[in-house]
Amino acid sequence: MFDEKCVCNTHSVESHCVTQTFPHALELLRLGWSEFFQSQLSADELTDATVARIVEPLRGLSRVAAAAGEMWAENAESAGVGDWVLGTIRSVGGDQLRFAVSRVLARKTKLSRKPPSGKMHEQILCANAETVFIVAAMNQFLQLPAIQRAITAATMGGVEPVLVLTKADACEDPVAILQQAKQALPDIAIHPVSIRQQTGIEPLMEYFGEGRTVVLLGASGAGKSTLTNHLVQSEIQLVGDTRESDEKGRHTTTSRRLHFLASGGMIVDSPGIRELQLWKEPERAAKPHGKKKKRPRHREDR
Ligand SMILES: Nc1nc2c(ncn2[C@@H]2O[C@H](COP(=O)(O)OP(=O)(O)OP(=O)(O)O)[C@@H](O)[C@H]2O)c(=O)[nH]1
Ligand SMILES: [Mg+2]
Repeated sequence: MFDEKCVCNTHSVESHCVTQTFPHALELLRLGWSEFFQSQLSADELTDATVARIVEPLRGLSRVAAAAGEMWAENAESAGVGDWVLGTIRSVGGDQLRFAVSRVLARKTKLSRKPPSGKMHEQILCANAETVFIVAAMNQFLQLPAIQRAITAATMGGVEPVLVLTKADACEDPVAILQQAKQALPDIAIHPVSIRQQTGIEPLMEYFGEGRTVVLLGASGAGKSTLTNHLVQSEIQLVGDTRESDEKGRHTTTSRRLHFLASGGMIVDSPGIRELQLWKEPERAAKPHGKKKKRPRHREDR
């Protein structure tokens, strides 16, 4: 039963302060609404505002989830999957509703990159996720530098990085691969899983509390959509075979989409990315003042 004083006794500490006066607080908490977002609204907005979360950003209209349900949204071009937006809902005939975005709320976390096309804007891979599952298949050579870059991007954006090693069943020596990963990445949680054999999945559920969002990041064919379907218990995402010659994927998933787990929490399936170019380089430790150390001159410098 709903607690009058606290709308979120099973939620994170932050969402604890979300006031019950805000319309549809319970439904919004399920979508990840929290005090962090609510504190960005003016007094007028607090009483009249309609907020929604971007579940699928698309060219033209995007899909959003609001307390009233899922609907199309216009004017959402600057929002990424997972963003919270403020706006108004109007009827567009029959029982169809349309959300008009007036502004995107500041992000609590972000996973972003420099777009591969060389465009000079930051591309949001997911906003407001608590965790990123960096997904890598165990039957492929572990691309540690790419994994390291994903960890850096996550950490810089305030997202917890977790390595999920998929296809444990298709690998000759999963214990050795796990060992290798643990040695190279001692600071993050690493979970070997096999969807085919249904092993290793239980520990992943820890990351999906009510209102919490996990985004998937990894190469095409790593098994992101297969994992999504398993977790949402529905064949909602298309799964594509990998090439026989080199096990590479075929870029089956083409958009970022937020899905809901029946047990609470959300997962964002993403298109495969070969490598993530950091939007900003991490700040290096400050160099001591004084004489600059002369860089040795290599042949290539000339
Ligand atoms: N052996 C084995 N194969 C798996 C497992 N999980 C996924 N696969 C297979 O891997 C292939 C690629 O799976 P997807 O889920 O489409 O991969 P993806 O990462 O979503 O790929 P993109 O959408 O292209 O980025 C499919 O043939 C899946 O059946 C697993 O646990 N074991
Ligand atoms: Mg996919």
